[in-house]
Amino acid sequence: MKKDISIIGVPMDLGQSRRGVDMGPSALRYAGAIEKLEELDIKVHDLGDIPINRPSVEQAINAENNLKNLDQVIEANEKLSEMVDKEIQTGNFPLVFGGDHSIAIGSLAGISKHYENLGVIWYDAHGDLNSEDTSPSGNIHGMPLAVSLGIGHDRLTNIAAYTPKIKPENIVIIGARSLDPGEKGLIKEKGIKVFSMHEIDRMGMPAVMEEAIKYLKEKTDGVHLSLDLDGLDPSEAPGVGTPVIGGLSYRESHLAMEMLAEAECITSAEFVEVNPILDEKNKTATTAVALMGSLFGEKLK
Ligand code: NNH
Ligand code: MN
Ligand code: MN
Ligand code: MN
Repeated sequence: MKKDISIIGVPMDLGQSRRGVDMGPSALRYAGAIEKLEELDIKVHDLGDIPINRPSVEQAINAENNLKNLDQVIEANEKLSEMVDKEIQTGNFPLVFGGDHSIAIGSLAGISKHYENLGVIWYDAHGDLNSEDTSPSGNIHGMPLAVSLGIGHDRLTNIAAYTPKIKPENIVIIGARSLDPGEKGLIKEKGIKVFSMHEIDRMGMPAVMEEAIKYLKEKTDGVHLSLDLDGLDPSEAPGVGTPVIGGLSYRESHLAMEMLAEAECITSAEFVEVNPILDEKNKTATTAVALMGSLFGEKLK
């Protein structure tokens, strides 16, 4: 019996600087996410969207520059963490709709307390391994993986009152092609497994996914999929704030999701960075929904 899915929307755009990604949860629902999952005979509970407080004019003016909107990002992630935690306690599969990628901090905070060794698949053009010391932008959406490792501002790393959430050896990054110098240093130092576009070009997606799944299955007791739509090529997912050319195709991503479904290893997931204002006819959200279908076993039915 498949678990019920609990959908939690996080209309957050404060972890980066381009407006519009706060409409991601609506775009994903509009593209038919719930209908798609129900077609697969899964019971879906749509819990709606978490309320996001915007900074006051005064706060915006006095903002600490290398951690933009820190208070609001923390507040939203605390709420998300509690909701995700509660859904896992209920026995449901948490499926989080972003919002920018800073919300992975709250997802992982709520999820990881239920696992000894939570694995993470970070499907992204970026590493999201910056801290306030290495970030070129001050955008917290470039930091969630580092924060979850316990690296970064105390108030971020201590969301849900424990740190770290994950171990470096339980992470696999897939699709990376834009890493900042500080991120490259951290990947080396911590020995984080990365399948960059170079490896994907050389090995092909089937071998990459086989290896990633084997790597995580051996040592983890659950795997969270954090899928940033900018992992895909901008020609196929144009509605993202920081597109990087040379990305994963729809077919490769589709296959990756199918292989995850076959391996039955994913225990929670989030789809982030869908920005309908930058999109072409909701193409990016539509792609995300198709990928959800594959992840939840469309082909196996
Ligand atoms: N690495 C850059 C930064 O820290 C860009 C991050 N942008 C993302 N990450 N979309 O997935 O600002
Ligand atoms: Mn990201
Ligand atoms: Mn844990
Ligand atoms: Mn990204």
